[in-house]
Amino acid sequence: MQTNPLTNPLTKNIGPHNSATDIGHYRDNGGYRGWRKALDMAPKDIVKLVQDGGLRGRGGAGFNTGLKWSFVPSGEDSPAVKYLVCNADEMEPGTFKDRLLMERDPHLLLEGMAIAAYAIEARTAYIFIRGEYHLAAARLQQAIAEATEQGLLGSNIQGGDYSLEIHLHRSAGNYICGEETALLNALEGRRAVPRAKPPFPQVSGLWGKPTVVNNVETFCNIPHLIDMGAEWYRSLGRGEDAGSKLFGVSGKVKNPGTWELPMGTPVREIIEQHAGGMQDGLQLKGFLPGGGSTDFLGPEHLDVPMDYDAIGKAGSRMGTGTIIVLDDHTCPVGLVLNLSQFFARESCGWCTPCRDGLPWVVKILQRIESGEGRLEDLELLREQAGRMGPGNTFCALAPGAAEPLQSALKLFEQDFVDHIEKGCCPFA
Ligand code: L3W
Repeated sequence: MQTNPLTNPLTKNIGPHNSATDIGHYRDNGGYRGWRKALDMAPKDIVKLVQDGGLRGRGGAGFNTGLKWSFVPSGEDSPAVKYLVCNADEMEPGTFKDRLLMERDPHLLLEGMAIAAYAIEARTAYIFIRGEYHLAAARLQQAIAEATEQGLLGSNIQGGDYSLEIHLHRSAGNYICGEETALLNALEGRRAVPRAKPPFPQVSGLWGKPTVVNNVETFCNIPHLIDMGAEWYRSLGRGEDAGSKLFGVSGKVKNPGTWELPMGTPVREIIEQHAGGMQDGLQLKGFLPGGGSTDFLGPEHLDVPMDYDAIGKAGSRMGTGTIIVLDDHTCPVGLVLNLSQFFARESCGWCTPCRDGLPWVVKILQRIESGEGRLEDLELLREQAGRMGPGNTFCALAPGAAEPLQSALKLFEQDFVDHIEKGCCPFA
């Protein structure tokens, strides 16, 4: 990976010599400078700086990070115990960005978490990590030990009166644990079902205490934002949104992968330049801009910048920023069936539209894919996608699952009809 420290702060340490297993390398390259700077600041000034920087959450929803931190009660009357949680349960289909950061630069995450914990006055933090991420877990555990040994974590950090313990918690495994309140239930040892919001975790989270939950990549933005300032951070973006971002591409492109690029990089540039374009003989038919639970966009949207609002205006969501490309030789019904099977299996079973609706969607899609569908099935699928939409469920799982389904029915309707009329999958 070719990176420039000034434009690629998230990946500047990722190369042949990386800091994954060597805190010395991390510190020699400016590591923990942001943390030492933060310790000389008032917590509320850090919150303001992060808010001014315009950093938006990288887990999928794009909520303003500093604003989220500002909701945590502060001052003498606020609860004495507060928690910070890192959502490292990366399971969104097509998403493989947090893994890169944790495996290749674990200290960057720890530094970002330390600054965030200090800013919200938490003294205990948890990293809730996907169970299958063995290497990332091992490297984080080692990095926690190294940072503690060097007085950067643990008791009386750098000789001051602030102390912070960071614990690694490995998930028992389920996509729903990535939903922040289900994650908190899982951390408490309860069944991982989402909680009703409000109250939001910032007010009543882990064991009922004020808790901030942020994604891995979100935390990794914090050290250089503190070190270099809000104006510099904002200037990294090419469009409306601030900072840089890990974008990814999967599907039948020549060079699938993950790259750190300015926010606002057009989709076309990511797919054609960084992912090398489509494999020979294939045309791009559509793409999911930010993981499996976003709406398909078509080739006419290739010049849209990867900014939260721009992708929203185009009719989808930027989600995790990891693009799944659909080519003209791959069956869109099969792709949506595959995604729906995943979401059906990973549902916590709490709300009816998700528990009963998703297996029904799977059954209908299987019928269509195997050539036994009926034209009325398309209306049934549209109705069911509507029932799984926002406002009908506790969390975003079913509405997210409905997005690729309803947009595929719109953009690729003829492919669904062809399956039904020909009595087989035309792509088989
Ligand atoms: C205070 C308000 N806080 C929103 C906070 C909220 C949360 C964040 C986003 O996930 C996508 C979905 C999935 N007062 C607030 C407020 N917040 N309004 O802002 O909230 P929201 O409700 O917009 O989204 P969400 O349900 O948290 C939406 C994906 O994110 N997802 C995330 C998974 C992330 C991982 C990961 O990081 N490893 O797995 C979970 O469903 O795809 O599209 O913090 O508290 N008025």
